[in-house]
Amino acid sequence: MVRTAYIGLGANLGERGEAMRAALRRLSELDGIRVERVSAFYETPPWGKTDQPSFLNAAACITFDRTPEELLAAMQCIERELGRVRHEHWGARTIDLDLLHVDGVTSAQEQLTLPHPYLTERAFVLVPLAEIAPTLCVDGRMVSVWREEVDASGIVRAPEVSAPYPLELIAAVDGAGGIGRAGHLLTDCPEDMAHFRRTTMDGIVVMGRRTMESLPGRHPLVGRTNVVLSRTVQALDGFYTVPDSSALWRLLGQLTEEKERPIFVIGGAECYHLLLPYVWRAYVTRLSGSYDADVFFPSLDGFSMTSSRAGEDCIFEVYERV
Ligand code: A4P
Ligand code: MG
Repeated sequence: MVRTAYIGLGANLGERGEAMRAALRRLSELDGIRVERVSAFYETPPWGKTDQPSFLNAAACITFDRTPEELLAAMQCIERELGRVRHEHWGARTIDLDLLHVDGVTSAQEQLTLPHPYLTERAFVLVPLAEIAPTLCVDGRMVSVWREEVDASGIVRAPEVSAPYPLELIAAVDGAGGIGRAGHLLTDCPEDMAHFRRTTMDGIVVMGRRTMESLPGRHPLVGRTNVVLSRTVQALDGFYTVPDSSALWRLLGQLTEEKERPIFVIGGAECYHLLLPYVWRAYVTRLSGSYDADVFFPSLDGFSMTSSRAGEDCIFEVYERV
């Protein structure tokens, strides 16, 4: 039987956003569990024990075909895998997953109380939950009504991406799996250039230093927001630059806060390798022939092809995470 559940996520130690996205990725990788929706991440003042760092909190809606007890056990297993450190009740932690509500299930067991005992009292739970499930009924009232009753002062949306797989990827690969040689694309295939332009237009493109340097005149791609991920590149006209992935997530959160936009990883090999774990869809152009490449495309384990279209000189494939 497939049921719908709501999960609360919280973290206040270490790379909080990374831990929360990692927990969501692990949940979605489990058999019989699907992550359907995730709220924004919220910065929340500590509740209960107030002398600790502020939290990042979120809520997710999932569907699952296990028992609620098995779901909770899976969540606790993820907490342990992510190295949850918990020193004291209501104290600081790297990741906390609470089962807030399971449709059609109530339970008063100590091991599993449903709905979650403090759900209706905690603003850090209700604010994200009201974003994704305002009409959900808990203890006879809608979540949006409970949310109006709590003191949500100090809770603000964190400028950080909350999707577990926020990225798309686009690459042109030759018959040998190669993507480049001597810092350049393997070939200028006009048909593929047009496909690249059409697909990425109006989106955000994320690239490594060498890919940026290979752009004609080192100009940013027009009609797109250009981001360079590099430890060495400093400020650069027309580009946002970030030194590491946590800075990348914060920037992408800011860039998509007003309006959702697709975010494409456009190369090179190192960037593909580093960011593939965060990709949900990949556009792969298969070039005919081989070009003696010196950098290669990583394997798309865990993806399956959802479409394939033959062009004149190449094949355009789309893959999505299973
Ligand atoms: N348990 C029973 N019902 C549930 C349920 N619905 N979901 C049992 C999850 N667990 C449930 O859980 C302890 C026991 O509760 C488990 O054995 C499980 O079988 P735990 O998460 O290990 O610890 P705890 O007693 O819940 O204490 P914890 O986690 O320290 O407290 P809370 O209630 O999770 O609150 N302030 C802000 N702003 N944001 C926060 O996220 N979190 C807390 C911790 C305090 N202040 C906070 C936040
Ligand atoms: Mg807890």
